[in-house]
Amino acid sequence: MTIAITTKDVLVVVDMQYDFLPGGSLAVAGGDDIVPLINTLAKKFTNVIFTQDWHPADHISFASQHEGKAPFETIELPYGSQVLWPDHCVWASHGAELSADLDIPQGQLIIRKGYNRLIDSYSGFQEADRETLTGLAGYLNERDVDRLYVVGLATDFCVGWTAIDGAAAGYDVTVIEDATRAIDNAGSLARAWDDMAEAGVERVMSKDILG
Ligand code: VGL
Ligand code: ZN
Repeated sequence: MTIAITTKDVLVVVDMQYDFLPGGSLAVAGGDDIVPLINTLAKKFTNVIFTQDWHPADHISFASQHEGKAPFETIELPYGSQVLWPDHCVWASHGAELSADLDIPQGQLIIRKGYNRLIDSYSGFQEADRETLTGLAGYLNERDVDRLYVVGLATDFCVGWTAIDGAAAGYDVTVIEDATRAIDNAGSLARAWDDMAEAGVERVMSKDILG
């Protein structure tokens, strides 16, 4: 059965930025393959919002800020363990821009995250300290929507954390699996799907919506 999308639903397009696309500094394999699919899905939605990873050049999640550390290693920070990344999505850089191939003119909000130097933020709702809020839940509450459909990059980091926090904020949350792509570092993808299932996040394919 095809899922009917209504004005109570919102499509959340996560981090479709040049640094996560092929040629970018933290390229996600196949990241560009999902752009046309996201454009097609978006035609079903009156409500669409975007997230945008948005870091200062000396952000704490960058391996370059930690002597002797390489990308994809993990360090301990006051809020817990942190994967170190190549420099990416530095604010106002080309790599931080949303892909110009997105064709979603009705998009309504861009929520930036990760702009605090000392705290990473995979989730569109709250930063990695699990305390600092982005304001997205407040926005969605005022918009009176019930269900979030999450697509974009990367399944195992920003998509997964956004979906889990959306569920924790009281929304019904569905990830459209084939409209995401993963980094899959050290088992992170399997873990993310487990964590999402545990949080009650649903998982569908685009054909379930497109018919
Ligand atoms: C992301 C790693 C670091 C993501 C953002 O968008 O999934 N991953 N920053
Ligand atoms: Zn980031």
